[in-house]
Amino acid sequence: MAFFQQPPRLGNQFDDDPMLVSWIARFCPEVAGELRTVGELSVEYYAKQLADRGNEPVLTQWDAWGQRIDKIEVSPLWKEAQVLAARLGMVAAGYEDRFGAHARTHQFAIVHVLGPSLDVYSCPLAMTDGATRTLLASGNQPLIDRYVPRLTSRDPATMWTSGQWMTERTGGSDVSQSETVARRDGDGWRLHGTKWFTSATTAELALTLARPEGNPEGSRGLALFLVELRDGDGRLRNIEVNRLKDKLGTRKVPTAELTLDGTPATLVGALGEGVRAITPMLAVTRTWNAVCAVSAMRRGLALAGDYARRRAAFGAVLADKPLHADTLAMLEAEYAAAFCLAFRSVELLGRLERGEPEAPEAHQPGQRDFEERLSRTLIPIAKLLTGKQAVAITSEAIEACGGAGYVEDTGLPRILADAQVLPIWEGTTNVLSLDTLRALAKGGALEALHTELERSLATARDPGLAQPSEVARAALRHASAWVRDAMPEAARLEAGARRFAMTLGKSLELALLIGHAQWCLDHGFGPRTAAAARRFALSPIDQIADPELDDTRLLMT
Ligand code: MFK
Repeated sequence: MAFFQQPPRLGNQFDDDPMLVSWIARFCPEVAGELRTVGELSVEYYAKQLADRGNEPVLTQWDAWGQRIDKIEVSPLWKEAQVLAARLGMVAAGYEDRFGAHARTHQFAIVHVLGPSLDVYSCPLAMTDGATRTLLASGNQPLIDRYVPRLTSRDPATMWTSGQWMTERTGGSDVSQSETVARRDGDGWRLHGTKWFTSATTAELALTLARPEGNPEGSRGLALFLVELRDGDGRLRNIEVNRLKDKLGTRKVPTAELTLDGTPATLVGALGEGVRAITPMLAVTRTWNAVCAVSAMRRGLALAGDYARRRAAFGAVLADKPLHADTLAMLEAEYAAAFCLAFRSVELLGRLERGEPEAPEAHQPGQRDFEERLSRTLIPIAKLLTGKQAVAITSEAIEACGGAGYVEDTGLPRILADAQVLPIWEGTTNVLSLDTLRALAKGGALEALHTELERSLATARDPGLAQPSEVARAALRHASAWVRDAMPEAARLEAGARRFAMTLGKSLELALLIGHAQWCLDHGFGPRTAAAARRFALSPIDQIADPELDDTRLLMT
């Protein structure tokens, strides 16, 4: 009889993930039952996702009678995702009081389990969450009263999503060159300009930057505006959708180029300082990015791991082949480390938002200040490092499925294609490496990272964790010494910023993983996490190097 390979199957994405199960047992055990149910949904929606593979958003610019309509029809799965996301509180849970400072852990655990089955519906959810936080931080009470209840609703009929329009033709990183102009007329503010890369354009509202007429050049002349996209009849309000972007991945996300031609807008805060006003958005969406990066890794590994148990070659299933097992074990270790960094960032976000310190004994003067400095540095590091890890690990995961991993109708290549956006949007790796330097320049941040590392390592008593602890300590020490030395030399400092940020991130990943491994040993969750820590410590943690700047110049010619 002819041979047919069984495809990989997805199991319950809560139960099958020892990292998540133990993390939830440690930080928010009340939600384990709910997450098991969400884990079942992850299987159901994975099947729907495969069935929906061929559908993409469609833009219809004109109706049959010549009217400009610019209607975007999203995929059937996206329509279901909108309902499901509201019901499960994929944004709302982060703002609910039931679990106090762990509200964010609850929310992001749902995102982690289900997100990879929802075709990057995480994108509008991330921006909606970021817009909520930005509006709350703005103190603009009429806007908060009008929009926050909608953005954080669990009722699919009530919930609105928000976009975030920062990128223009002048670029997405250096927004200081934004060309969109805000003019005030009798009715209020109107925006004129082109937005070059607006993700999830089906949102009901968007936060955007524009330069009020007469304001100075540069980012300080920008102001933050809120746009309600449609009028009462559902028509776009002086917005034209020029086209949808033809992207490598995230193809279900209706990303568009827009022309704003007198679009009514509401000023959110002051007439300038728009970049500063939108930074709460960046902290939230970058945290989403880190969580979505680890969930992409997890999805790739879940399928590659199952495939390894089904696929036989050279006389045994792949899982029993030493080299294949070694390859997957290394990826599992890296996922475990990345998970700890992403979910530690989540925990810090929750604590800061709620004003609840780590532990009663930590309730001391300066604790909030410590958490602020730590979180300001940890978020860019977590975003930049996990984004890179997601691409590397999903690439390995599809390779672990052989040729099947490269064939579109297995659904596997999409995991890699979608992951490739993670190091790009919400700040590229280099932009965030420079942001890490900027966060450190505020003072006290490097000390906060050392405290965080030592606090996590201090719990590790198991002898098998001693050597990995030294690897983490040595890497952070080396990075700190390098940055102090390089500080006076601007070009050297900037050139090394990525290696520096990566080393900070990897040493913290390892330290957090070691801390969690000890917790698992102490609480009946077994030695698996300790094995992950030992394995991760064998990978390149310390990436500090000082290449000759002259060599860089030679290589650039
Ligand atoms: C799965 C997840 C899904 C996510 C969905 C995403 C879909 C959306 C797609 C997109 O929209 S992608 C486009 C996203 N664009 C970016 O992320 C922008 C990348 N560029 C940067 O991050 C730049 O560093 C930045 C624009 C912030 C720099 O701007 P400027 O003009 O150089 O401003 P400046 O002077 O550095 O900072 C202005 C103020 O903001 C300063 O405050 P002070 O005036 O008080 O000193 C900064 O300290 C502060 N600031 C800057 N970055 C900050 C920050 N504060 C807190 N956190 C930060 N990250």
